[in-house]
Amino acid sequence: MVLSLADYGVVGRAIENKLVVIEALNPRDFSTDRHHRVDDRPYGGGPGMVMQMEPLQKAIQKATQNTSESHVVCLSAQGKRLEHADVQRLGAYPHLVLVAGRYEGIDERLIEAEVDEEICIGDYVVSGGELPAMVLVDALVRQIPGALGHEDSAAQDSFVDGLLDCPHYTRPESIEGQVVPEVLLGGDHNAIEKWRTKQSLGRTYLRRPDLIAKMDLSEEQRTLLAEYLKEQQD
Ligand code: 9D3
Repeated sequence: MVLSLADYGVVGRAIENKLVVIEALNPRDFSTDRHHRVDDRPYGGGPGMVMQMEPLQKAIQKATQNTSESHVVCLSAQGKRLEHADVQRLGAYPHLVLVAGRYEGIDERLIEAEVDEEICIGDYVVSGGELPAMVLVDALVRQIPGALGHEDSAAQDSFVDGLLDCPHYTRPESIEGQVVPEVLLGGDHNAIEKWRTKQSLGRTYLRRPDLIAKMDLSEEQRTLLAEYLKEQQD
């Protein structure tokens, strides 16, 4: 599942171009149990199973055996919610080990002993840590210089400047009566830039008031936002 990342898009190309190496280990291969079990019943009772420490610890040791500085991240619903600042921070480590759990959870002693931090990708439940790990890998690889076709596109991504992206349009000019905004059809690049910034501010204000609240809007940004809201009324 995790290695399927290599088959597509930005991550696939980054691997081909040797900008990043991605390896995967299956905890089952480190189980000493006859049936390659990695889970057992929870102490204290209750539903579900718990991942045992030993197979995961052996897998982590294998993953770190040829590296001096390794940072171990466990994908966990109990972790800190991932944001762009975390992607930037984690991207500075030369070697990351991402631990993905299944079942109800992982034996807490494994986390105590081997994990440097726990990361969650949002307040909803998915079935295991693999997809969250893949999300993190994708976000990290996009940050590697040269991984994106256009050199500075990562810097242009939404959230980097704290705002949502503006709307985009391509041909045709009209679809079922829905037309492309006039300003984008002309060649006035200052007017286009101003329109895009205004749209970004406006939709961030409407859709993500939390992002606007932690920004310190300039006088110019305030004016653009006021214009956007006024134009919304008309
Ligand atoms: C529904 C079961 N939950 C407790 C009643 C606990 C639970 C166990 C295992 C919840 C999720 C999972 C599997 N998820 C992850 O390992 C996970 C995750 C997620 O579910 N949401 C957002 N980020 C992450 S990172 C890892």
